[in-house]
Amino acid sequence: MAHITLVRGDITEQAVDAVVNAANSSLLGGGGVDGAIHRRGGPQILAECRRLRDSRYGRGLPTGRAVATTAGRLPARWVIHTVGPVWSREEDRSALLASCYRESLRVADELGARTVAFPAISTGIYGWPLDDGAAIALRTVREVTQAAAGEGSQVDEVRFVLFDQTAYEVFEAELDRA
Ligand code: AR6
Repeated sequence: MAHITLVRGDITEQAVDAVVNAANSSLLGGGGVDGAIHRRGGPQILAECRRLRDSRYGRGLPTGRAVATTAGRLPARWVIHTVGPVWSREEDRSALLASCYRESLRVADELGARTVAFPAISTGIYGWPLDDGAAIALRTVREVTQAAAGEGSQVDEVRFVLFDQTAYEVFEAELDRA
């Protein structure tokens, strides 16, 4: 079964097979992780995203889904773009957030990735409370990797890359709790 690891750092610096991008439906870039990935990864990533918009995802990538492109100049082989839900006080969108982790791991498996780095999806610009976002992330990844191990998944490390000390500590506390 895949190991879950936590590191404090910048997701664009991770030498892994696949880096997950906290994108938006347009797939054409934005701020936060998305901005950093396109900046560091270079124009090849955007070129592939545009081709996806011209073909399979003419209306954009739906929330909770995932799709892969090249990683351009990043020290990774692929970027897996996923669209997290915007946090809502009125509506429980947790299933969509869980779907981002599940679908990204499914795509990683299809690619044959062994190491996958995730950011804390939706916990930045999309406003999801960090502790709840961490709980959903860890619970979903644990469930998926346990099930996938029996199905011959090649993923052996799922690394959460937390940008600041607070996020790192929240994930660490959630990991210890389970
Ligand atoms: N490496 C690791 N984590 C990071 C980095 C980095 N380089 N930069 C930020 N974080 P966000 P979202 C953390 O806003 O909430 C974009 O405009 C950050 O502190 O990147 O899913 C997209 O185009 C936070 O904990 O993603 C969408 O429109 C987490 O990563 C929208 O933002 C996610 O923050 C998506 O918002």
